[in-house]
Amino acid sequence: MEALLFLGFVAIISVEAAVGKYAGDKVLRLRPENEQHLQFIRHVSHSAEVDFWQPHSVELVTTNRSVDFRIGAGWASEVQAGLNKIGLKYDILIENVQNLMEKQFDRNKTDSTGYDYEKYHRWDEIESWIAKITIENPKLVSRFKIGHSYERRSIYLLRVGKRTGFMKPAIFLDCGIHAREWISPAFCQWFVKEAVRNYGSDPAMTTLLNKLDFLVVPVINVDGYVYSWARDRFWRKTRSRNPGSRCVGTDPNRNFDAKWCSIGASRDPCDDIYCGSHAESEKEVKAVAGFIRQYCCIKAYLTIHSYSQMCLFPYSYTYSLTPNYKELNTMASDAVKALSSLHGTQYEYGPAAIIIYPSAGGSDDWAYDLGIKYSFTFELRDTGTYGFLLPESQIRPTCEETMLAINYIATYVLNHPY
Ligand code: 0X9
Ligand code: ZN
Ligand code: ZN
Repeated sequence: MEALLFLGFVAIISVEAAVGKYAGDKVLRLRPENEQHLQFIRHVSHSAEVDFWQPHSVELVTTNRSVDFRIGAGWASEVQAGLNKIGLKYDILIENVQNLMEKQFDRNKTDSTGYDYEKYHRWDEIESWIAKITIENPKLVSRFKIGHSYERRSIYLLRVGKRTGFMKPAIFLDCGIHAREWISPAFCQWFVKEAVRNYGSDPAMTTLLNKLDFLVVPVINVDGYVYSWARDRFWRKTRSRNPGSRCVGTDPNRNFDAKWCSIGASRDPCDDIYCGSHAESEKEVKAVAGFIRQYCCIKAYLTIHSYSQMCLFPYSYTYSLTPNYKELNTMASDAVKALSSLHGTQYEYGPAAIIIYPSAGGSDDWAYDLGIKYSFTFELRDTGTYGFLLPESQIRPTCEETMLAINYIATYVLNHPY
């Protein structure tokens, strides 16, 4: 009898899950042109159920730049009517977020012989993968625990490169700073897989791994990533508690010690771009920054985000250009050229403050100011058709094309020692 009751309970839960938290939610894109438009967006952001996707906060919304946001099912028609009334045109990027969420897992093929790199994986699967790929490739991969998350999960770093008796110049590559950007951890795993697969057969990859080490953090914001699977698919921040507030989490990419919280960040813990109580308040940020600070010879810093198809470089905290602007711009231009050669995917590139928005406390600016002069943020696919819900069928083409850009930069770094 008890067992029966229990089964009934499970059935009710799964019916609820099928209806879904995001049923009827829409994602709209609009391009405000005047103060009235901006005011309307601000108003909507206070009163309605709005989740900014691109940019990530109402504070970053300006005229002549498009805005993507998710709007709760119960508010959509009212907001659409309001937009029509003030003559602000919009596109519906996603009609029904819930439907798309289910389509995200659109790849049915499974490779029974091993890890399926063309699927999104839960953290426990990624953690086992980290252990397995290390054990299977002792000459190329070593695993380090560089710290713990707020909820005490391990933060791992894989050093990928031929083992030598001395320290080699290194390229730092991290993924999963933002929880909902699932294509990012998928890319870091893809990168490690390709490195071990091609070593010894592909001359370019073999040279890179003989002469360089890649320091890969597959998921920085582990707690956020877990939460984006378990509770809220669109969670962005860490999961640390904020004393005095009911809102949880800090934006790790506003928490680095680079002109911290001076621009394009929020002091409000309820905001998606909350900068935290002080620089490096987040254990995840402290772990990564601490590792980079003490490591001998990091020559490039690469960080993977999504979405919007961009290759960005410093500065974000100011409109000023870096001393090596010309070199960074040429590198970015050549990297995106290599990327687009495979499937024609078009990327924008340039200093982030100019190309997207000014914002302080980002990992790329921090690494640059530490002396790592080749510092890039990649925003992978797409440009808004699926946004964070990029289907699994796009993992392969996205990762393959991104490999070309990363390998281009790595080769450049190898040939330009400093
Ligand atoms: O705003 C961000 O943190 C990044 N975009 S995202 O959509 N993935 O959130 C861009 C980071 C660019 N660099 C800095 N802002 N420092
Ligand atoms: Zn991001
Ligand atoms: Zn984003």
